[in-house]
Amino acid sequence: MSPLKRGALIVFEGCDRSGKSTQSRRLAELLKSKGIPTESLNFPARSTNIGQVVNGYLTNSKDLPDEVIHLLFTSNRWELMGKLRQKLLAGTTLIVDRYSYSGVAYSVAKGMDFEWCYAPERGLIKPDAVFYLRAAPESLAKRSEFGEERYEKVEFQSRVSAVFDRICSNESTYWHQLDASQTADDLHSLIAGTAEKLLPQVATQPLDKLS
Ligand code: DGP
Repeated sequence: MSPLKRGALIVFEGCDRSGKSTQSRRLAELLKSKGIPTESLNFPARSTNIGQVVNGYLTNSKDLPDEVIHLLFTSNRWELMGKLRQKLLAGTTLIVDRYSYSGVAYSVAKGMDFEWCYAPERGLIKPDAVFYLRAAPESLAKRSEFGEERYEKVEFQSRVSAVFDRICSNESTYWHQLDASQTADDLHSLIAGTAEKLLPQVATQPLDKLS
């Protein structure tokens, strides 16, 4: 009997409004249409108890010290790790909108220490691929459509972008940087091509951990 093939952990990262939600939805739809068991989720997962506190913080109804909110975002990922592992090992591919890298990028953009921010993420399941939708800081500066949530400010997003760039060069073996100013169709084709090659490659590999 051939061993059960695991699913892939595919993550989308980037600044607010970089197109992650559209691209993660389109990739999930494509994989499902090919009969590949696929589920989508996003972090923060606002439905858990911890997620509700995070939501209160993001919608500005609650203030918390930077260290506390950082660890709550991380805890929100840790609390779902068992479920994610089970699904991956059962053969389901997971498409995740934001992960540990957003945790690091948004906190470091506030002036916090990079290593301090990364430390509690270590041990979480390592993604097989990260699609980084990079919006140039100059184009972010032109965006006026940011909403009301705490981080949706151009200057802050430019700092977030700089941290994503740093992580992207550190983690270049599994990060795929994509120019977010391309059309949604072009982006989707690039992402689909990479993902379709990746799935059979990782299916027999053990899950790895962020280190
Ligand atoms: P989203 O639901 O993807 O729009 O994310 C909501 C906001 O939360 C967005 O501004 C990015 C931010 N965010 C997501 N994950 C984290 C995290 O782990 N830490 C921090 N500080 N911010 C995060």
